[in-house]
Amino acid sequence: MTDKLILVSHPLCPYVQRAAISLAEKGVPFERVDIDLANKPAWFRAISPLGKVPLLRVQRNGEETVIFESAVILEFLEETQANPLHPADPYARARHRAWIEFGSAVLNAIGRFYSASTEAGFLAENSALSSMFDRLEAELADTERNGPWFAGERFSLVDAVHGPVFRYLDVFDRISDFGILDGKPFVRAWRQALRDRPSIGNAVAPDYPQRLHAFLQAKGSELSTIIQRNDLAIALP
Ligand SMILES: N[C@@H](CCC(=O)N[C@@H](CS)C(=O)NCC(=O)O)C(=O)O
Repeated sequence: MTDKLILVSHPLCPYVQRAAISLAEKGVPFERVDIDLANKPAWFRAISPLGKVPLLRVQRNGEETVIFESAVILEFLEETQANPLHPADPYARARHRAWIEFGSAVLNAIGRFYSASTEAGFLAENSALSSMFDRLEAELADTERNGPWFAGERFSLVDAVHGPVFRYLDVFDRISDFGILDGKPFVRAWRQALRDRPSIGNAVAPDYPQRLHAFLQAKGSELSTIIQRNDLAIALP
């Protein structure tokens, strides 16, 4: 009997998206259940030790295992499902795991960027974020890759993790040019390849950009002020 997989999700969560992308790449059917993180249901609180999505509920022979933490979910899927997204070589796999961790650090930097409450703080976070992409640029440029993905020809979990990262930049670009990827041709080409990958496009609903924009607008941060200023400029005759 095959396992039934339920991905407990939120429409904007980038950590959920990486699990959805892995499942899609592996061709594994799953059910997605979105919850309201501002009003977490009691059943969710009961089974989520950290109160965070994603959770993967794995149902087999009437028993349920709940897996939390996206990186652990990714590893579990590697161990239990076909179509590996990790390289077979342990040295390469270690490098991939490290760059997955880096992807999580970029997500934290993105969170600081859109949450900064002062102009000075915002500029500092803008520059810090840009520096993180400098690191990625150097890594992509250094590797003798032959193909569009992080590891060249084969799509990997590092790609799955960075697809949702670039999705934020798509929404930031609609607000203003923050220069985050200036002078980074390798990262830009990678971003484009990830944008065109169906598993990445399908990891969110079509209204994702509007939802994220509304979230950023309501944040009360420096970025919210920039959005408001833009809207006022557009509204002026
Ligand atoms: N380290 C976690 C991070 C997951 C995470 O931060 N999830 C956010 C949404 S994107 C969440 O559930 N936040 C709810 C909360 O902190 O109350 C993972 O990789 O799964």
